[in-house]
Parts: sequence; structure tokens; C-alpha cells
Amino acid sequence: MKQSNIVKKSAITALSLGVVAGLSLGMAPGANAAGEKIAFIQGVMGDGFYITMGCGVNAQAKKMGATVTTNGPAKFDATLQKPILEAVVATNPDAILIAPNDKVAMQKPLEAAAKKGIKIVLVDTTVNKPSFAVSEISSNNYKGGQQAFEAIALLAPQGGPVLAMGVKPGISTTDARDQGFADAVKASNGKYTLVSQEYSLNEPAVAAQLTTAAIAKTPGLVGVFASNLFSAEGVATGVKQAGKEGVIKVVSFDAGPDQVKALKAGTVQALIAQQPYQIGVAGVQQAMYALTGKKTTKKITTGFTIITQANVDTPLGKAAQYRAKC
Ligand code: T6T
Repeated sequence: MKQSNIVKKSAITALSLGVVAGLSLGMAPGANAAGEKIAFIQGVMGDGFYITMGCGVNAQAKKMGATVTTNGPAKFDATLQKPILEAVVATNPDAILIAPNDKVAMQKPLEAAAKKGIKIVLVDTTVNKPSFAVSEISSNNYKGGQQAFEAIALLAPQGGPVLAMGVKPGISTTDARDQGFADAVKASNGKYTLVSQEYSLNEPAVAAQLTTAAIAKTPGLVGVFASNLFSAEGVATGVKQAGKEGVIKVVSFDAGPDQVKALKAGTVQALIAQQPYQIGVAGVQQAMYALTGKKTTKKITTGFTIITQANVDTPLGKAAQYRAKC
């Protein structure tokens, strides 16, 4: 076996062992089928993560007798999401499931919605003071960032400079991932160094350009962590354009269809797939419990599946991939 394959194989074995069990989201005892109106507000439209979450939302709502309307901003931007929330509130839904675009800017509009008696469930992202919410449901994003570093350390055991491609400061999830990654790099005591924390603004083209620029500036770059789907797509393009596929190890959050293609092509080595479907299911359950006087859970943490070339086509790997439609 070639040296690179040995490294890859041992890394893969370790990564496979790194599959984190999700919290068991046991089925709800059936709530009253009273036609409750649930509004689902995505973080951004056209994102495989929220599309998959929407599949879970719709499936669970159907089971529990609720109706769902879905909206979302064209960009991950609170100035676009706030008027959408206000328009949804004006339709008087019973509950709103929302992934807030910014942990500060969405605080007051959400508090105002809760004051009107609408049950608010925060799915994926959160705000700084979420006490008004029935429930917050998300991955352990900080831990995911740490795990991304561990994956890079397995893939590039010699150490060296690494790059972090975030989205935009102010998003609870990706901020936590970036922090987890940065703290883990720091804990390596100089074996790895973070050359910079970049921000893609959720635009693959920006991520690609920042990646090629960083590679040009740091020829010995050994790894890149991309903290969400669109950043990851751009990082893969940048690494490819620089002719560094497989040389620079790329680990990213999420598992959209294009990310899976990049993994299969060998441009990306590992995907940290979240459980958006389960987040959607749990979100509807919590909303319905709140509406029918049942006990709710303030914080629910869902798990990850780490997808590599070794498990991408297994039932586990396939089930963890995000959907383009339900
Ligand atoms: O990574 C997910 C989500 O968890 C994050 O909050 C925003 O980006 C995604 O939707 C992927 O694009």
C-alpha cells in the first residue's frame, strides 16, 4: 500500500469511529390533530441543509395534523430575514420554526413575535438570549469545529499551517464551529498554526478566491476547514484551481450534493454531516407539545455523521447526505 493510502486508511478508520451518536429523537405521543399552523423560516433558500430540514418539518407536521408554510431569505442576511419574519407574524401562525440569521439582529423581532403568543422554536441557529423560545435544536457546533481539526490532524499528521473558512461573524452556528476549530489548533501547541480566519459571506465564489489567495501566500498550507456548505463548495474550487487536490486536506461541515461530489473526486477528504431532517422533526414536535400543553425540552442537541470516501456509499453515508428535494 502506498504511504498516502496508509495514512488515508488509518485516518478513515479513526474518522469512522468518530461517528457521533445523535440524541434519540423518540416519536411523540400523537398531539391533537387540530390543524395548527406552523410557519417554517429557513436560514436561506436553496440550501440543501434547510431543504432537508424542511422535509423533516413537513413529514412530522403531516403526522401530527399541522399545516406548514415555508419562507426564507434569498441570502443569509438578517436585513432580509427580519421583514420575512414580520410578514409571517402578521399571518398569525400558531408556531414559528426559524433559523435566525444573526444572533443580535434577530433578537428583538423574535421576542416581539413570542410576546404575541406565537410559540417560537429555534432550529439550527440561535440568538444571544433565547429564553423566549420553547426550544432550541441544533448540532453541537463547537464540538464539530474541534472534530474538524482532529480530522485534519489525522489526514496531515506532520502538522503545519491551516486555514479556516467561516461564513460571517454573528451567525451562532458557524461562529461556534470556527471557535472550536481555532481552540483545537491552539491546543496543538504550535504543531499546527491558524494562518487566518476568513469569511466567505456564504458565497462560494468568495470562498474560492480567498482560498487561492491563501494558498499563494502560504505554500506549505496543509489543511482547510470550511464551516458550512457554501464555504466548502468554494474552498473545493479554490483548492482545485491551485492544483492542490489531495495535497491540502479539506474538511468541511455539511453534506450537500456538490460537497459529496467533491469528496468522491478527492478534493475534499471529510464531511461533517449534521442531522437537518431530525432537527426539523424535533422542531415540529416541540412546537406541537407547546401548543397542546405537553412538556417541552429547552435544548436539544443532534449528532453528526462523518462522511469520508470509505463510507460515502454505505447505507450510513448515504442516509447522512442532504437532499435536493424531499
Ligand atoms: O451549516 C448549515 C447551518 O447549520 C448553518 O447555520 C448555516 O449554513 C448551513 O445552512 C449550510 O449552508
